[in-house]
Amino acid sequence: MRIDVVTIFPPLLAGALEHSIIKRARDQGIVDIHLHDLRDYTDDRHRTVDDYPYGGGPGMVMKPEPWFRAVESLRVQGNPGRAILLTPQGKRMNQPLVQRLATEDRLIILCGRYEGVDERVREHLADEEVSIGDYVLSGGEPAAAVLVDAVVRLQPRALGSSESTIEESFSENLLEYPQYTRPPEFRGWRVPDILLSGDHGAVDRWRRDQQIERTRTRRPDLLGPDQDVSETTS
Ligand code: 6GU
Repeated sequence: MRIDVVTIFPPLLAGALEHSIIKRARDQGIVDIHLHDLRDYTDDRHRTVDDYPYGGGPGMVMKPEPWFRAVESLRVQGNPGRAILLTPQGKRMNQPLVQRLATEDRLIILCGRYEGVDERVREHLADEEVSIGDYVLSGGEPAAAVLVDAVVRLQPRALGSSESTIEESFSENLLEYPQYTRPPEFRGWRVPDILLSGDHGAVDRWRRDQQIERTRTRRPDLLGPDQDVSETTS
């Protein structure tokens, strides 16, 4: 899979993509990731990427031309891919959305800044607009790091065998069970006896019960609308 990221702050993302699983996947040729500076696609001396909003108001708006020039020139070579605009107005990212994007041959990720992006980028350039959650970031760059990580770890052979099992839980809509390692007692806090019992069947049942109970108390929304009373009024 190829991933292009267009941003006004390439160095902000570079470090996030040079470690751990993403680094290994890049080194193995599983993903081909390229960062692009939006300012390289401006045509004025000052490399201007934003301008005042029509109609007035606070803040600046990102101009459309650099975005179109960037995406169109990236698309001259190879697959057009899917252009994903990252802003707080997008569809909220979840594991099914990540799974769908992970099957694309190419993603072109556009990092908007918080104040705004000219609407024509959203309507006529981006194929899709995505948010990573209901809070405000100053720019899409941290969201791009999140999206790239989530997509890369789903590429075939990106995870080693010891890393792959953890993927299952969110895909089956349950939170993970509690995990422990040595020592068996730390500052008086003991590891649950059942985990030390050697009874694998009992351990499996305990973990499943913990997953269900943990999901019920922390994320009832994952169990379906019948279980979720958190948004009930009255
Ligand atoms: Cl994708 N961008 C910004 N600026 N803020 C966000 C976001 C994206 N997702 C959640 N908050």
